Amino acid sequence: MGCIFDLDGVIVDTAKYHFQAWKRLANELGFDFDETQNEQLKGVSRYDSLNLILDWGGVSMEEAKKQEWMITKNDWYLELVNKMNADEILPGVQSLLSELKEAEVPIGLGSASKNSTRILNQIGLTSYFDTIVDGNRVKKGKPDPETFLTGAKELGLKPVQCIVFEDAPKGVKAAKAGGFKAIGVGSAEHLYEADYVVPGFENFSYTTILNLYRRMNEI
Ligand code: B16
Ligand code: MG
Repeated sequence: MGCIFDLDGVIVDTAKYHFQAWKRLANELGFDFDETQNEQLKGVSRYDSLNLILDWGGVSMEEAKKQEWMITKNDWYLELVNKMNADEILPGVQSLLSELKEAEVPIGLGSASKNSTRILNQIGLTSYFDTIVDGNRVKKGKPDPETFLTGAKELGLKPVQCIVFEDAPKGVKAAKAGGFKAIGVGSAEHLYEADYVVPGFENFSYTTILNLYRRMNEI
């Protein structure tokens, strides 16, 4: 059995920083959007997020301009990321990773973010991961399964042998499309396509995962 973790929303709550930076961009362009709309950006690549936001504001722009705004947004986002430390690791995550490592369970990261390595270094979790597949390495983002399929391959496992942990409906879709077992992290209302949903990793141990894995595979 292997475990593949999404980053934003599963290991750390960077969604709030993405929201601040995208909101700043929208405001500069003369419009605004709210947290409900922000939910739709979870797990979505930077480029697709920008296009969605521009649609909401009824703004169109040339490709070159979009590239400039993406750099600006990322600079604003990184100003916030650079202040992060291990205190921002979501509850229960580090102890779970330690237990998995101890049990020699292969661990992968499967994130849409192009900033994943920087974030993992910033919060001190890089060494837990046997493979890191992120937005820099895939051609097709979530809901395409490429991110997780690449991760499973690099862990030396078949999709059915891996559990994917995801907070975004598009991420859960990607996992299911690849033949993975998906545990949604968040609310069942949003993550109804997952095999199982947990609110977070507090009181969540290696044994919990093993029991769920057995139940999901009916072993
Ligand atoms: P970046 P995940 C995703 O990360 C975020 O959920 C999404 O909001 C963001 O737009 C995307 O990464 C790209 O991030 O701008 O840092 O490359 O949830 O797949 O870990
Ligand atoms: Mg996420």
